[in-house]
Amino acid sequence: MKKTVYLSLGSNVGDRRANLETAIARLGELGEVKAVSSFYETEPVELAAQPWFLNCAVALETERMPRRLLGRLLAIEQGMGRRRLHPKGPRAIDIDILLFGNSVVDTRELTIPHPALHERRFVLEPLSEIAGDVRHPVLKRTMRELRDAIPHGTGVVRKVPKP
Ligand code: PH2
Ligand code: MG
Ligand code: MG
Repeated sequence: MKKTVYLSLGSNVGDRRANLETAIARLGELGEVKAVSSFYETEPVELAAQPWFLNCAVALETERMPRRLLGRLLAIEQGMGRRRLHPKGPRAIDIDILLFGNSVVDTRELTIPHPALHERRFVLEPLSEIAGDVRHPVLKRTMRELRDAIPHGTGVVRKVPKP
């Protein structure tokens, strides 16, 4: 059965825009890319001492199961030269599963919806653009409502003009 998966993409090493675009092109091999948000310049959170990120959100329609999809996403990250030097540190590309239809998954390797989705402005700002009315299957709030509920001052996010 086809499901719509929402992904968060981020890059803060090398040519960030090219990295996001390459990753989006590769996602097309895993299903149909239905929507891509604007790109956003975002202040690093959690590990603050690193360059600013370029982040976006992508809607992908796929028949794959979550665990299978995760494996393919990790392969794209590795194929693009990602090295895991620090868990929250600088990276050429990071692809995270935010939502997988209405599925709720909680295993050792995978948690869906993404456990930090509702508190990250760099996720919810782009995601609201392409999934504003989509409801969080656990919190029962739409992405737009979750974005509007984030306290002010938690992370600067600026929309980047299209080239
Ligand atoms: N990803 C992280 C940690 N911090 N900060 C921003 N602004 N954007 C990210 O994508 C990001 C982050 C861990 O994956
Ligand atoms: Mg991440
Ligand atoms: Mg990740």
